[in-house]
Amino acid sequence: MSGTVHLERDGDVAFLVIDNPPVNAGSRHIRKALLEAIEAVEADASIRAAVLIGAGRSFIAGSDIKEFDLPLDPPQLPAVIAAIETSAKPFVAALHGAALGGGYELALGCDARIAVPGTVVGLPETTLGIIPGAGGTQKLPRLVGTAKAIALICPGQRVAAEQALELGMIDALAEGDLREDSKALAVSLVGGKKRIIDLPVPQDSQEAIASAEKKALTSGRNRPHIAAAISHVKAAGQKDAAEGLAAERATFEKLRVGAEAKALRHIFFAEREAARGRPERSAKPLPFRIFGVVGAGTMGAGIATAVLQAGYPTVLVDSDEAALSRAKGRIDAALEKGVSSGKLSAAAMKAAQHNLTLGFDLSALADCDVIVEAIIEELGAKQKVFAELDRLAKPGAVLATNTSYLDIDRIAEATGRPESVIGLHFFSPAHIMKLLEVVGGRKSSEAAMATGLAVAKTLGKQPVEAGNGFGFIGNRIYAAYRASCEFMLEDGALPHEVDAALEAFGFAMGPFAVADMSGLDIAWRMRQQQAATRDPASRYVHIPDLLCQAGRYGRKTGAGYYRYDEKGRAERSVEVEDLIIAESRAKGIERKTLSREEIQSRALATIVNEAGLVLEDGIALRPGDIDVVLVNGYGFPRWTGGPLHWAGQQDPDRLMAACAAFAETAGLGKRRADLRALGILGPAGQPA
Ligand code: 3H9
Repeated sequence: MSGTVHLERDGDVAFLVIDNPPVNAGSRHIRKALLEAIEAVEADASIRAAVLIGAGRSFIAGSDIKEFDLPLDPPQLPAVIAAIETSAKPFVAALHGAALGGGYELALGCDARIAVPGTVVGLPETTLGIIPGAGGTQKLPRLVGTAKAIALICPGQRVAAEQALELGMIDALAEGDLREDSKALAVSLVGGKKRIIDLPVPQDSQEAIASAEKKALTSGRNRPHIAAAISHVKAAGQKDAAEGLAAERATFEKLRVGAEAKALRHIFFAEREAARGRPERSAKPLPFRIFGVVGAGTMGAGIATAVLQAGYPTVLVDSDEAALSRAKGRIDAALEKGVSSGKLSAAAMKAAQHNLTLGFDLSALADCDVIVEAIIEELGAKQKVFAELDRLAKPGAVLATNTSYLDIDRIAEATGRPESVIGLHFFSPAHIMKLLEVVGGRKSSEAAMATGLAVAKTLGKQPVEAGNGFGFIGNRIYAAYRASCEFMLEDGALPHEVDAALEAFGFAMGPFAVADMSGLDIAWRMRQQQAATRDPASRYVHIPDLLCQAGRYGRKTGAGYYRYDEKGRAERSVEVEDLIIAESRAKGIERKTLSREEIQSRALATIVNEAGLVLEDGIALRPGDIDVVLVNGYGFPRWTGGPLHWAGQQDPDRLMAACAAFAETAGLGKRRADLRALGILGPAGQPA
């Protein structure tokens, strides 16, 4: 990315057109060209006002994150903004597409902001482990107040122009042509300046600020950059403006080169790379307009909701009338929630409801371009559905299964068109969870896979391409992790100790709290199906089976690894702890206390090892894809960059030793990944 700024004239108004495809990121070339253009405006007496506007699809999506690993070349963005603020001429920011981060800060340096409806504005820097570095924390509070600025900046909220106008983040919506409207606004300002930095910060009550602060810290998982953002926002207006700006910049610079910011940049680019799938694929996605979903259970209803929210006609089929009517209720409730939370307009909800067709028979899917099967996890049942779909679906339709661990090839075999069969593995709740594994079978065509990736993007999901192996990427690694945590129960830890250690590492929830939430019976059924083919040399922990036999299926039965009170709060269970200790004794294992560090080390070594095996087996295309899966679908802390980025930052010898120790505890028959050959670890003595 390099970029330039074109200086165009329309009468006595200058247009500074920022041109740096694809998203006009604020690279050093852009900063330099902008500063030169601002100086040219200042020097030309025939120009009375100026408009900053973006070429292509966006204003400015933010500073160029690719430059953030190195010292930033001058001129810096604050210098560009200072040139606008010290100019005697008014500048208008004309926004479309995205005006984010440094892009929105540039707009905050102008004398007015006008946006095309649908533009997104905001300061998403915290999602990259930093704080705004060009005045965002000092100027936004002057427009919206301290409490609201905390609520916007800390989660990195992106705000649609219509709402931004209500909040005062922009001054006007463009009703007609953006150029015409911004020119009129610029002309109306001639002779005056309206600098935000000169405004006072509106007074908020201490309670409102404290409540915004508490909320931001909790949802920001108490990360240091969230605390820093709060402190700079609260300092706005308290002291000299220049001092506030300089302090903000210093914190931005410090955080920018820190480990968490680096890890978050890694995930940012890994997500985009994952969405492209196999790099050598040239096949284009097939056109899709109408979707079909088979199975009106929780997953089917969630998938239908996701598709309807994206604006597509959807046919939901199930032979069970009661299931269909329950699904309709769930879909309506999810859409209504979308409206009440401001994610969906009332008109979009009406359109979505209108777009839903319910059917009892698979023949209702004859016109669908993409059909997603979401029935029970049973190969025979799925094969039956696919044989029917083969007969009924139109030629070229993509036939997808939502299976989470069955063999896609066996499912495809049931059809005469295995090239059209792929896996679309949604995560529950399907209309909320971002991750979507797009799974290729042996015969899946490149066009079908490209369609799967395109469908995911259209639904606002994060696609990751996966190969056809048991559990694909995520469930395979998670199963190994969970097994490793079960070994720890036999070896001496208790469920709450394992959960606490892994939550302290940053997991959203510990493995046993997760197991209780998702239901122990599902994994139990899977283990029963696998019993005949299980490697007898592998270490098998009976504890979860014993819990299921005792009717402890997790939260839904009020008991699992923990007991749940009437308010749903988890408590330790003496019965379970006795059962665990008895199991250790029965196996002749001498229980030892496992420290927090030991628990973390064993769990992470397992994840990294299994991730390495997933790469060796060709199930994932690249290490970054695994990071994207674990972060987006399994609660792995995003600020570590995912397990393999994390592994690359560790002392390789220590990590290898942890992997060796893990292999011991995992019992015979456990494969070790060659992490060095995979490039996950660097040479001894230094991280990769
Ligand atoms: C900041 O501004 C700090 C300031 O406070 C500091 C002031 C001193 N840089 O997402 P897409 C690339 S921090 C570099 O697929 P979409 C992206 O990698 C920044 N590259 O498109 C991709 O490249 P490729 C705050 C960037 O339509 C291509 O553009 N800003 C940047 O789905 C298309 O991206 C943000 O955090 C960037 N800033 O979504 C906003 N942005 O084709 C980050 C994008 O090679 N950006 N690229 O894979 C976004 O949220 C989305 O890209 C956007 C478009 C919504 C704009």
